[in-house]
Amino acid sequence: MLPSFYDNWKHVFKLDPERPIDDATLDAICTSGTDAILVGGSSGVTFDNTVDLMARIRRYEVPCAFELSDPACGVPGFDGYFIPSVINTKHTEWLIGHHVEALRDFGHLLPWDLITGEAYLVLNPESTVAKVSRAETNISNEEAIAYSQVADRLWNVPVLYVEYSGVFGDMALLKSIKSGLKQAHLFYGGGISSPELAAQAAASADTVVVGNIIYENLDAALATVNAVNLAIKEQDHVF
Ligand code: 1GP
Repeated sequence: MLPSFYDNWKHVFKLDPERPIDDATLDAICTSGTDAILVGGSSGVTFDNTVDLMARIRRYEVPCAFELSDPACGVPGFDGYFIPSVINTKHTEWLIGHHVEALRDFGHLLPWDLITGEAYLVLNPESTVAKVSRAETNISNEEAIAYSQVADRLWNVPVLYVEYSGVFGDMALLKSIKSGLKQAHLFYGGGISSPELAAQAAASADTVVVGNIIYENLDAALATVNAVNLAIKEQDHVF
């Protein structure tokens, strides 16, 4: 498999184009030592607010990728693009339907070398992404693991994203999901509001995604960067 732009990401800050962020906060985030900035949101993302945010992030050296969920927001100039699908929904437009329409109309324009498919397992029923995609979040751990393995082993998705957006997830389940993967790179996001929680997620996920806390408690958000790096060093030391 070719190396991918996200292979070495341990910690990522996720910024929502719809949410205002002042220059000082953006500066702190972009110079924090995080491995990348991921731009994306479940609602209110437009071409204009994405361009605005990307242009501001581009003043920094930190890599910057975009979760492209609407072709109308296909802003060029990111280092990489993730195209998400929700795997635990019965409403197939979120699994494949929108994607087919987008590729039919825009596939010839896409920078394929920079694009990665991203399979979302959405597990917080209160999150916007769960509501929009009508994800089936009330599933057993065995089903969650099975969904992950369908994505990883049958479909060979490059990235599996365990998404608890807004709440901290079940770390025992995350660990079981990780141990059942054959090849997918595992993202975890949701409710990381302290260095301790970031370290717990880093014990299983390949990449830890920190979002909301940026807008609520910048110091706590910044502290997650070192926490993830330290947790990984400790794991390497132990094993
Ligand atoms: C959201 O997974 C990310 O898509 C991060 O979640 O906002 O809860 O940190 P939080």
